[in-house]
Amino acid sequence: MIAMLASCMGGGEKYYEKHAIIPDSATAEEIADIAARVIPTRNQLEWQQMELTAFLHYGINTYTNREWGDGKESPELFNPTAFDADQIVKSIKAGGFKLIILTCKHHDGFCLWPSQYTEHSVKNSPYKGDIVKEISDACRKNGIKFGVYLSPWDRNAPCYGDSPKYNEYFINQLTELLTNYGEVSEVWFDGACGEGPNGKVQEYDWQAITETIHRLQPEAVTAICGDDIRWVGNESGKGRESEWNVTPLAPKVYANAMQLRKELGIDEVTRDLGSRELISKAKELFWYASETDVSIRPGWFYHENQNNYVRSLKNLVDIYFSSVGSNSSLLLNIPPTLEGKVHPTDSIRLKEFGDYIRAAFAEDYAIGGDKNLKVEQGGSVTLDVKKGAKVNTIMVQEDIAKGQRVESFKAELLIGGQWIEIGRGTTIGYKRLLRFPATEAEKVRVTIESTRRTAEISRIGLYYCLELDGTASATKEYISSSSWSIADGTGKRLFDNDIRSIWKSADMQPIVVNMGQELAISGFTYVPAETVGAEGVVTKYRIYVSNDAAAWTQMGGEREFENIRNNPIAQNVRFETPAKARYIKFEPTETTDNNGTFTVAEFGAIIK
Ligand code: FUL
Repeated sequence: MIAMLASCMGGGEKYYEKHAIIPDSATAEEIADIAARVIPTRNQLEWQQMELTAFLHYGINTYTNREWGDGKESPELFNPTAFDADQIVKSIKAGGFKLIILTCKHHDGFCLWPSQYTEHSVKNSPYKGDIVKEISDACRKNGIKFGVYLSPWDRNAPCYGDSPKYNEYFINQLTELLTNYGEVSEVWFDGACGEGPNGKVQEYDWQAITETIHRLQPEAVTAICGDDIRWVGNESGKGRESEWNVTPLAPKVYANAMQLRKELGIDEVTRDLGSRELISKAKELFWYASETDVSIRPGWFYHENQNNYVRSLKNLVDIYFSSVGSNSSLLLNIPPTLEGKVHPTDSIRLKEFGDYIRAAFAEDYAIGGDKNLKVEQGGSVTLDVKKGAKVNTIMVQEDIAKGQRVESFKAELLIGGQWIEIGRGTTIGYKRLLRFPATEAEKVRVTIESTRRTAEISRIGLYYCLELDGTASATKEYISSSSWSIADGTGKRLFDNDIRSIWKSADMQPIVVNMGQELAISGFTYVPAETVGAEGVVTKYRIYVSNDAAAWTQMGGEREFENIRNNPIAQNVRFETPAKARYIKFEPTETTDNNGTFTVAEFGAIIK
């Protein structure tokens, strides 16, 4: 499926398209040199040049107010009252996005197209239409590319877990999507999975799945479980300081992947996926660039109670800098409402974002920085700056068609005859943006301090990006107090209003929170450690309330914090009916690592 393709380009240089196998005898220096000559396929390159792509999380969860459905929902619940594909696509286009990926099927198995292989689809909903068709048509009409999210994990399909049967089912659905809706530019296979009704873990036939995509949509890139694009490792919009497109992280569809990953102790969330030290131990290298997927709201699906939590413009711009500006691409999710439209708040924010980015990069104040330049290690490029221009952002790009090479660089400005350092970085890759306090300058100088081979710099630009006020609009939905306690008195960290201080239990015994007085509460909040992969994050639990810590009322049955593993944000859970209580008992029944303990960053009560 992935072949090592060595090709020759100008100057007789040897390049490795997408994949390189390291000879056993290679020294660390030789490995670094090979890494510098691994290049993207044409599809991968064009994908990275798009920079901005969008996600549409829409489906049965929109109507059940959930993040993960269990597949038992009635299709009749899917009932958009004013579905408007054109409004959705136009709102997203105004944000500058070049491609839209629709969740054609999420983990609940509900299909947004009338698939002939299941009854769990739009065809059995009051909305008889075909959402996939409407969105893909609107994309084409508005000059935007179209992509599909097809969840491998399916909580509805009875054959899930019966591996050969489900593989056939999955490929049939994939075939419908890749044949009936025109050009598909990205196929997104999410990594979440579970057991099927037979108690077995599904084993996917990635070989056959990938072959189907290559046959039906040869221009499409495949993401996450696919082998063209990798997950950045969090769902909060944070790229890495050092982001390498060339990495020993083997894509999961690759036969030997798990073994290769284990040998190096790496996965998608590992901080270092490409340093010289890491690759010196590698047996194989891949062009596997990262994609930063994040939602404009706390959840991936639309929830009415998140209307006040749409990210601020400043927050979105910061995310742009830490994704696109850090050699990643941005995949921003905009979840359509119950009506079937982009909510006005999100739509205004998208327009503001698009306008901001367009204005910020409309004028380049560096003179002559758009020529391809070869720079040796230690060498630098000096350019004049337009007179009287105020600048606060520098852009540096490598010509990644020739690989990613730079390991560290610094940027300086000549101000009043003196060179002042305004920033330094490690990787550059497709695009690196650095911000600094606004100033005028005579010249700009970029020095390549360390590179794996002659650096191929394709652009150095200087810009002025309007400074923005404000924070991420997410504010706290819950209350807590430092006077609250838990029985053994160790609970300070649960209520200290500091999400960085993590409380860890000794075992899996429930915690009993004493709020000191009776409160009318409509729910509770569990805030996990905010890092993906942190220990003891609670995934399932039971919750009870009481006035005397003796007689308890259970609020619902065993419940799940859906998608907390990848998106560890505050979990605000509302009870079906509010309660008066002085005590809350929180009883975790499952954690991410099931290590016999659990962790809590903050715990609170919702009183609104
Ligand atoms: C995750 C899924 O579990 C979420 O629900 C969401 O679709 C996100 C983009 O990927 O892994």
